[in-house]
Amino acid sequence: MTLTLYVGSKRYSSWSLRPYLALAHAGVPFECKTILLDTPTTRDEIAAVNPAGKVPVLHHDGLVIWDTIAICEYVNELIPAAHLWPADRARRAHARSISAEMHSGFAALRRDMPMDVVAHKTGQGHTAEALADARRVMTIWRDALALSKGPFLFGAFTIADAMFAPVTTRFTTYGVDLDATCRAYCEAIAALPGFVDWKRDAAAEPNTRPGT
Ligand SMILES: N[C@@H](CCC(=O)N[C@@H](CS)C(=O)NCC(=O)O)C(=O)O
Repeated sequence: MTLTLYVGSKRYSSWSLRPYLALAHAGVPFECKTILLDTPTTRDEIAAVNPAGKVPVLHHDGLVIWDTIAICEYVNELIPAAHLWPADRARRAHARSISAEMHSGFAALRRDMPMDVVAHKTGQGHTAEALADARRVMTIWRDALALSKGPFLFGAFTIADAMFAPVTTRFTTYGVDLDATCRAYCEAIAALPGFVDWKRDAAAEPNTRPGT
């Protein structure tokens, strides 16, 4: 089986990080091809692999799957042994709810604290709206971690952790105040082998957003 995940710049593409972590955790061999964002050829390069014009997109033996949640769900079906959703139905419903909330929400956090896994921008982007989003995220994490006891939201790593991983990097980059529970969670994500690889590759990419 040939799996190719096309991602945007690893430094900036928060959507791309999510299915990358799900695939890395599933332990299946896959090729990851990066399309640098914000270059004169970005649009054409993405259009050549995804008619929807966005990354991430997964190619699997001629099948094209796009949009973060659809890709993560596909990986879960392809490799059920990876247990990418919690086994318990109620926990699974909770995991899907918070994943969907992440996918459709937190616009201010995304706008004011855009992902940049390489940068240190402590104190920047701390608008009232972004901080309100951050408080809601931390409530989600604390509620899940209180039940699961960690280290991930539902104990073992799931798609819900993939969905929130870019927020952990934003909190680190922008120096958002964290309690001990949320800090430990961010550290657990940062230590994932898939994330360590992603960050190493991001640091080696050209900076296509100078001045930001
Ligand atoms: N809803 C999509 C959003 C994907 C998205 O916005 N991707 C950005 C990169 S993070 C992109 O493709 N930007 C390039 C462009 O819009 O030209 C998903 O969940 O995958």
